Amino acid sequence: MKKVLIMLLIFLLPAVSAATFQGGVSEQGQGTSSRIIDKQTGQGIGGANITLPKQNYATTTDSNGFFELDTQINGPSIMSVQKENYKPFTMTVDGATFNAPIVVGIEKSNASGKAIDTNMYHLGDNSFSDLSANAGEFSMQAIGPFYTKKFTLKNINIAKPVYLVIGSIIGIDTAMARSVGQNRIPNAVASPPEIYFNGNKISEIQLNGDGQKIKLPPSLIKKNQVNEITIKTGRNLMQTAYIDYDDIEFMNILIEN
Ligand SMILES: [Ca+2]
Repeated sequence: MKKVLIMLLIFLLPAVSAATFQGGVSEQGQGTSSRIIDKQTGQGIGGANITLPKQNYATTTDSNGFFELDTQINGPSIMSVQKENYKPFTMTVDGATFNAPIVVGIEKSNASGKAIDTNMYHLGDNSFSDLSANAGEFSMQAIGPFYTKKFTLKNINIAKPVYLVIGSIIGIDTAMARSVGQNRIPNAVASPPEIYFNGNKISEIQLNGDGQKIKLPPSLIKKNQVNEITIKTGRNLMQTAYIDYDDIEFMNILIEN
């Protein structure tokens, strides 16, 4: 009986102290290994691919979903979790994230969610301060000041809200990002990245973070036709002698309906 109680406690305790990430869960794990689980069933997911593109690092979970990261993380980085039949998942991690093991829940993919692009991109001009929200080594070259992607929206229900979701975005140096402590640059403030949908500006992104949702205006959605999204990075507002684009990185573009 006592044994049953202890096992029950072990099972229940982590849920009490769980901190929730957007689209996933984090809690104190056991031992030294972190774990990827199915968000619905709580079962460990074996063979999930975990990558840190900035560190050029990749590993895979064992058959019970456990993994260990054998890499140094300096400053914010995007960690990606991918597994067949699951929604691609990203979260922002830093040197402190894995001080204690974490548990991350990922969700089965379904008809209401569609991944448009699961790659990681760096926008800007490769010129940035060590104190920026993107401090840390860059292994990835900037593709320029903007990113654009065409995609077809099939089986979309315009009667329901349609969201563009950016899995993770780091490096934004706006005044708001600075005011909440996301960077420490004393004299550089950038304008926010802008989101365009089918040629219309629909949003600005002021803060770094995971799972940022932007509602697509129904009147702009072209059902069963090609649609286009553009992400334009901001520019350093303190630099007038030349254009200094804000260097940002993002990963995972999804549509939710
Ligand atoms: Ca720059």
